[in-house]
Amino acid sequence: MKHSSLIGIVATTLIVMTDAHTTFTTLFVNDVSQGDGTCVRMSMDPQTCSYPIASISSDDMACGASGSQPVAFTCPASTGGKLSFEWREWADAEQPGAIDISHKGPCAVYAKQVQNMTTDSAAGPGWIKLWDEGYDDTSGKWCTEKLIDNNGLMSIDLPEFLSSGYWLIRPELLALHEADKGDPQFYTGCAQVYIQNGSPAPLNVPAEYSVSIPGYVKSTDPGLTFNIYSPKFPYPMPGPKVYQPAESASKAVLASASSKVSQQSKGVIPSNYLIKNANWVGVEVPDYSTEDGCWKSSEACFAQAKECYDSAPPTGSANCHVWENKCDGISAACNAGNFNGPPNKGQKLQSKGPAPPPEIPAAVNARRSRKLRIRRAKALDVRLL
Ligand SMILES: *[C@@H]1O[C@H](CO)[C@@H](O)[C@H](O)[C@H]1NC(C)=O
Ligand SMILES: [Cu+2]
Repeated sequence: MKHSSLIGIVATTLIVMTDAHTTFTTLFVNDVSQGDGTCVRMSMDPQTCSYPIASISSDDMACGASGSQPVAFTCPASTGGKLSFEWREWADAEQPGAIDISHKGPCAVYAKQVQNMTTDSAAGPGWIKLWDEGYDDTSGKWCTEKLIDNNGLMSIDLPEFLSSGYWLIRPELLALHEADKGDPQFYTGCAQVYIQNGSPAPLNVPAEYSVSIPGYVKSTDPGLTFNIYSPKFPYPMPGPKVYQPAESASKAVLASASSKVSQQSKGVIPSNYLIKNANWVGVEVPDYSTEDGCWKSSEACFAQAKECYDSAPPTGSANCHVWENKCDGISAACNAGNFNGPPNKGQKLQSKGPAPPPEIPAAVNARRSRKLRIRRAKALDVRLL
């Protein structure tokens, strides 16, 4: 059987991480977890996935190490809807924590529309900033400290002006604890998202708001050399200004926004899966009624298990193991001479994984987008009359 080779694969995923910083692990859409690693580009190396980006001029600045590689699934979302990004010190939540308290600094969320999630480059031009926050005078907290207060989660509402189609949504943290020594530490990853209800026309962003990643920050930027131990506030946010369409442009978007849902064709998560692990799903093996068919389906099951382990990001392979148990059950039935199956055909398997966060924070940009939503609703009303 393929079984013995699987044990080797499992063992390599159990390496204990030592020097943990932080990783973007999990996307939530409208407060619903999409599953650890699902629709998320993160570093695939469990030992270094939480490390800061090695160089600010590296292409890894776009979506992190391994970030040039697309993942199989793209999660659907709507403008006006809410995205939350979960950060963990240990990607698989083996130990608790979002980021070490020493890692003080700003956060931001960037976005880039791609025509083709598989072939278009994450690194390069076309990025806009949707939101940022540095140091909050009122609470006396850095954005990363608020992230810790929020159990590692930060949330934004997707602005109404985003066009329908495939988007890379990129949360970013910048830890400044070594910035005074010339080592600003960036952490990032990307969520692959399909926006269903935006404007059909691509967003026309004025040049001042559209940046290239890498290239959008320089090591000499005051926001990257800022001394948090003897701070001179206000903190100068690095990168471009947050994109806000001009009134006329936003009216045009609202007018063209269609109430019709735009159909996602690629990266759709199949609905008939029995269990999911990051960007892999297990689907039921073929029916059988002979000894030969039994072993064939058992093999097909283990082949899916191997795909699961091979594609599992550092958030773990707990559900690959659950799937593998199902395969063991098929093999056992074959061995026992029960050649009618599969057993428990089509039955969903119980997902394993870390407990969900106790609470999901409100969107940091909620007020602005609520206003836009009201305006959009008015625009739709006008059309309906
Ligand atoms: C992206 O490109 C690949 C490879 O050329 C192609 O198979 C796929 O259909 C394209 N996806 C979209 C959404 O056009
Ligand atoms: Cu660190």
